[in-house]
This record gives sequence, C-alpha cells and structure tokens, in this order.
Amino acid sequence: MNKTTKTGLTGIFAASVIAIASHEATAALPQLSPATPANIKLSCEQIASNFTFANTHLTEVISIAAGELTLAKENIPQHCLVTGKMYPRKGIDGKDYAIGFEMRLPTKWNGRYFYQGNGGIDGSVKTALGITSGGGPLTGALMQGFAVISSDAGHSSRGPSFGLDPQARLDYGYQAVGKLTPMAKSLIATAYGKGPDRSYIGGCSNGGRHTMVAATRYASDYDGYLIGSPGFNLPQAAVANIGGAKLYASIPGTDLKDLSTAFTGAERAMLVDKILQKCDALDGVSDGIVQDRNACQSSFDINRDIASCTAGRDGSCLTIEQKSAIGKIFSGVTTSNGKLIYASFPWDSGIASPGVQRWEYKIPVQRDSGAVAKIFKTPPAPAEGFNGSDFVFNTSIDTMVTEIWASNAAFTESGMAFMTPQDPTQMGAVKDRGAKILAYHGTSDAIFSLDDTVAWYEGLSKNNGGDASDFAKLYPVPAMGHCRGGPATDQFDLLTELVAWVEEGQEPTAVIASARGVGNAGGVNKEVPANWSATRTRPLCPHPQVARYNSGDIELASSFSCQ
Ligand SMILES: [Ca+2]
Repeated sequence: MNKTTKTGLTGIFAASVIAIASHEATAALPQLSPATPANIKLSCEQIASNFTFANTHLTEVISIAAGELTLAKENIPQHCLVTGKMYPRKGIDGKDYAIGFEMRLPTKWNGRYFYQGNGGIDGSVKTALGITSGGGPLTGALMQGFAVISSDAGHSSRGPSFGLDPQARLDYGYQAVGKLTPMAKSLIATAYGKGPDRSYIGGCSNGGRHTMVAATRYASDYDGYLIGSPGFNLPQAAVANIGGAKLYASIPGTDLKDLSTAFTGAERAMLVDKILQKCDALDGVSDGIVQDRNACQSSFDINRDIASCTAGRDGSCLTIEQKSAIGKIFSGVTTSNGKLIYASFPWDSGIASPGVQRWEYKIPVQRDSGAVAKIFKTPPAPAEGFNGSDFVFNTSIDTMVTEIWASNAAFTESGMAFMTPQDPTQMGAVKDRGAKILAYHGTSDAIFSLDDTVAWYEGLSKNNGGDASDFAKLYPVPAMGHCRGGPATDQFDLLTELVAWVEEGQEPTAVIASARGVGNAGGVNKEVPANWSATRTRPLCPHPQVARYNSGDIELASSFSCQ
C-alpha cells in the first residue's frame, strides 16, 4: 500500500473541485423556484402578541443574541425563540398530553422552513438547530438562516409509557408533524410577512422515519426530504433486535446480564479483520474501508472464512454456536416459521464499533423491550410491573410480531400502521411536484439496516421505470454506525446539496464526506483509525454506484470516483 498523507488546503481544494464538478442539470420534472431571503418584520414581543393559531398556546417568546448558541465553534445568528404547545388534553391514562414545540426564527431569514425530526421515542423538545447528516456537523439549518421547528412529538415522558394512550401513539407516529406544520408556516408568515418559499424536513433514525412518513402522508407540505438512517419499519426492527438478543443468549456460556459475553469485542475485531482481508481491496485499494458492499457480501462467508474453535474461545476463532447465531442475525432474524421479521445486515468493517455493540447488547433490554411492549404492540403491556429483561427473554418473537400488526377498539391503528410510511415505494406526489429526497444510511448501522433502506430505494426505482434518481437518491456511508460514528468518513452536509437540487436543479452526484480526526471543529470521532489522516475524505456515492480508487493519495476523495 502506497500511503501518503496530505492534509489542509490541498485536501479542501481537491474536495471542492469534485463537489462543483459533480453537479449536473436535472431535466423533465417541475423546477421549484429558489427561496428569497427576508428580514424579520416583528420584534419577538410583537410575535408573541400578534400570533394566534387554533389549538396553539405560546408559552414564551424571547430574543436570542448572536453567539448565545454555537455550532462547531461558530456563532448561531440572532433569532427569536418561540416555545409553545398544541392540542393540550388529558389521555386515557389520566396523564396530561400536548404537542410541545420550539421554533427558532432568524432575524436574517433565508426564506426557508425546516422541520427537525428528532430521534428515539421523542418526548423532549430538542434545540431547534436543524442539524442533519452524519456526525459532528459543521453547519445546520438554523445556522444557514432557516426558520426551524423541533417538537416532542406529542408527549413529554422520557420512557415508553405514553404508548398506553392511543392518541399519544398516533401523534408520535405521524400526527404531530401534520398538526405542527401548518402552525409553523403560519408563525413564519406572522414573523416575516410571508410564508416559507420552500419547506424542508429532515432527521436521523426516528427523525428519518418522521421524514419518510411525511413524504407519504404530507407530500404537499414539503419540497425537500433529508432522510437519515431511517427507522421506517421501526416496530419490526425493534422486534428483530430483541430476536438478536435472544440468539446471543442462546450461545452456551452467555451471561444474560451482559450479552457481550456471547461475542466479545476481541472476537468482533477478529471478524472485522477477516472481513477486511476479503473485502477491503475489492474497491481498488486496501484503505480500511469497504466501498464495494455488494461484492463483499458474496466474498465473505463466516462459516468458511472464520476458524472454528476446537479448544475453547481465545479470540482467534468462533464456536459453531456463535457462527450460527451471528450468521442468523446478519442474514436477518426470523419467526419460528422462518419468515424474515425485518432485514438482513451487511458484513462491514464498522461492526466491532462500541456503538454497534451497545445497540446489539444493551438496547434490546433497555429500550426495545419497553418500546415494543408499551408503544408498538396491541394491547400494550400493563402500566405496572414491567420488566424489560423478562419481556426480552420470556416472550416469544412470534407473539411480538403478531401484536405489532394488531389493533383493537381502543388502539385502532396497529404499531406498524401508525409508525410506517404509506406505500413508501410510490412517492409519486413528491416527484410530481418537483420535490426531492436525499437519504443516507451507515453500512454498519446495527439497529436499522442499510439493506432495508436499499430495498426501499430499489422498490422506488422499480416503480419509476427502473430509475428514481431524478427525484430521490440514497447515499450509503461505508462503516458508519447508526447516524454517526464508526471507522468512517461520517461528516457531510446533505442539506446544502438538497437545497441546491430542489431550488436550482443541481442534481447531487458525489458528495464529499470527511473523517473527524484530531482537531475537527464539529467534534472528534475517536473511532477514526490512528493510521488514517485526521482529515481523510471520501466521495459518498449515490446507490447503486460505489467509490472506487483511481490513483493518488489514498487520504483524499479526489483519488476516488463513483462508479
Ligand atoms: Ca477499500
């Protein structure tokens, strides 16, 4: 391997050239006009007294000076912070509910609106910075002048107990976005004297799910969709992750209180070494990144390529039982009848990451259990006496699968019905109005599988004459974990790409991503390997293209091309 390290201006310049050269004109579909900037017309106090909207109560409107908030060591510009609640009510569980939100309205506005979809099970109003795309972002929608809303999606419980109230389930699933969007646009009209010229929605994980759901339920409300690592089949993914925990638990000697005993960090590192031996060079260079994901899946075989332990586990081998369980998790957990519950997961170089281990070993009991039992299944588990470990290890997967599709008189929509997008491989309403979709997904994501997102995208392509790339693109991020992290180049800005596509017709092709090594302004990713340049760049390529090495410095995106 001929490895030279160049950093600083050379890398930045090379990356810029690729970014500019990678834009091509889009034809045929309607072209939406660009947003026009405007200054805020009212003081924050005047907004508070002038704004009215049905079922909406503003709790506070205050001015935030430039620099009170920062992002990547840069000052966020001056804005009004509007906090409020929509649809306050009493749930059937006797608890108080409302859709809590905050909206940040920049003094110097770019004419655009951004809905920030938040992660997990929502339940708190995250700061409306409009951060999207990978790890350690250097910019965000608020920084760029968007008016940004963030919400708790209809409940303020930190845990899954809100799922005992049917309406709270529906708000979390899809209705909060539908209720907040017209209010937010009206608030913008009050503040600036006009509604948003262009509207965007984005987020990662559950935020990616919110975005995909909006593309099918609220297609007339948004012009651009930024879908990150989407949990668009979240109930199935949660059940499958519980199934994975059960498989790990089935390996002899596993401590149920510490599932990492089933497949240790050392054993994972050994597995990754073998994957890299088989797959790294398939993209033209051994650089610690597997770009040609598909070639890797047919080149690596856990049964053939990993030594079987003959005299105990010493980190250099796996037992037959380990290979069987791990193989089933990667090929996709099934019901007792062999029916795939969720999706397969690709072999990749990021699967020894601490983040991956957390998702596979801790989350099933800590989070998936409560989410499936209280939020997704019908009927929900009783309010009292729930034990996550009991649920994971003593409830059959087949029962869970049945119950996430079930409904009853009180819970009229099943978990799968209220959580998932409707006909996600159609999206004709998005396409026909000239709106655009950009999606990204880490190849080593352990909770939501890139394979599921690829299957969605290929279905979308099939329904659009074999090619959906005139309105939707998917960017796999090799070795990235769930939304960020991993031994990966996980820092990129797809929002800027999306706006250029929606408003200028500049179709994104290769998108430059950077590693976050020592000194990165957005925050250092400790998983960047020591033998990489701290500023390694790579082109992210729209599926089905992958980055292949041409020639030159292996630390630079300019040495690769999407093919
Ligand atoms: Ca490689």
